[in-house]
Amino acid sequence: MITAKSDSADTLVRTDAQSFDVEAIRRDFPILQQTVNGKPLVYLDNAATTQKPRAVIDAITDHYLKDNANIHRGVHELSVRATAAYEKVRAKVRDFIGADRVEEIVFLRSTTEAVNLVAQTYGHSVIQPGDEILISTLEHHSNIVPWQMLCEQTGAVLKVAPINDAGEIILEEYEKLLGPRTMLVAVTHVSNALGTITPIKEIIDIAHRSEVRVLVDGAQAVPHTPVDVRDLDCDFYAFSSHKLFGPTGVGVLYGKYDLLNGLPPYQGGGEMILSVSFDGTTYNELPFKFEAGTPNIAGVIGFGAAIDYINAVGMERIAAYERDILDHATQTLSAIPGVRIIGTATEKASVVSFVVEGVHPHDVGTILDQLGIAVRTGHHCAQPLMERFGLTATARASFAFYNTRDEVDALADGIRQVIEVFGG
Ligand code: C6P
Repeated sequence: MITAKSDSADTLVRTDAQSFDVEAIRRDFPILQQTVNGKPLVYLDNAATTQKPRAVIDAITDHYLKDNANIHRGVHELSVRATAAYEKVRAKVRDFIGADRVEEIVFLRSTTEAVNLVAQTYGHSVIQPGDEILISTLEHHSNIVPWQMLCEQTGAVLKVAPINDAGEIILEEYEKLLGPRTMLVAVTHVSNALGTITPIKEIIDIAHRSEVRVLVDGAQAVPHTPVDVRDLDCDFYAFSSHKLFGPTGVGVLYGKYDLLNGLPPYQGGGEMILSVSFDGTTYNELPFKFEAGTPNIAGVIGFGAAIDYINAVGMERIAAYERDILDHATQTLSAIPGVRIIGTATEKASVVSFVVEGVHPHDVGTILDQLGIAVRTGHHCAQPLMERFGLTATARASFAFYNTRDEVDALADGIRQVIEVFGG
């Protein structure tokens, strides 16, 4: 029996050492205990955002009930308490991703903001006209558009490493694209649209051999697999709390200390300064230099409770459980005539993108919703990737550790009903 007590709430997470007690876990997620369209909710849109355990909801409520105040500013008791709770989460995040120092953890709004921060600070510090930024076909728009904007602003050139038909980055092609003008590689750890887990350590090693810095978009990796930024040796790593069972509106940028320290500030305002006069401003130290204005204090505190919760369940056990769910989903869905899975990489996280012959993905999603099953349909903010497969959209089921084999079976039954409705 693993028992862990969140320090921000009373919730106990109990899991059996032999088996993964998914029913006990599901009881910790109040939102899952409902019916939608008269059917038990089957929530399979976890890549878009995850549901929150009661410990997270309680931590946010407790903060507003007892400790709410602005941070880093007041000498009064509530401000001291709120500041301590907020900074404690920074240390939790450092430990969660294996960073060296709390100064390397910057709290932002989202993964999107983290990528934009690097584009606008690191990008503008080093990029000259004709320099190159290398991304991959797998990227989410958040890891494409900020680089396109930087290219427009600086005259740099965006290069794209191709993928094979399984949805895997072709490493030899990637390596060939690294040239003397490459200033940064920005690449995803896990594809949101296909579930591909990229060989991120190898990608980083290859870039570093050419002395090129690497930003990793970890938005879809942190919920499914242990991440150790020191072991990866990445230069930047970005992710969002809301995909990790924490609140929306909180993102993290990890950056190596010396690298972050050498960057200019991103936004100006309160908190990011040491002193201001009309003649000039002295900027604050890391990480506050990048945290202008009042942050999402309650959100960060809720995020801390989410990390406690995940640690109590155990990331290795989560990964093993989800592997079984993914295998079951892959086998079950691919056995349905007319269903084609898009993204068949050898290494995958728990995402299954699929198309149903002769049925638009939006119709698939709408009929599944009538059955209480939530999937995402569309281009998943990865339009160039869809184009690579000659598609405009897929339906996507994305699993978390509270999903069950029975829910996978309900999805498969739902898809069979879709096919019946459309006369398959
Ligand atoms: N993907 C999905 O349904 P934000 O919105 O900033 O928290 O995360 C952006 C983002 C960046 N990278 C990857 C790989 C992502 O998957 C996402 C968000 C969601 O797939 C919403 S589009």
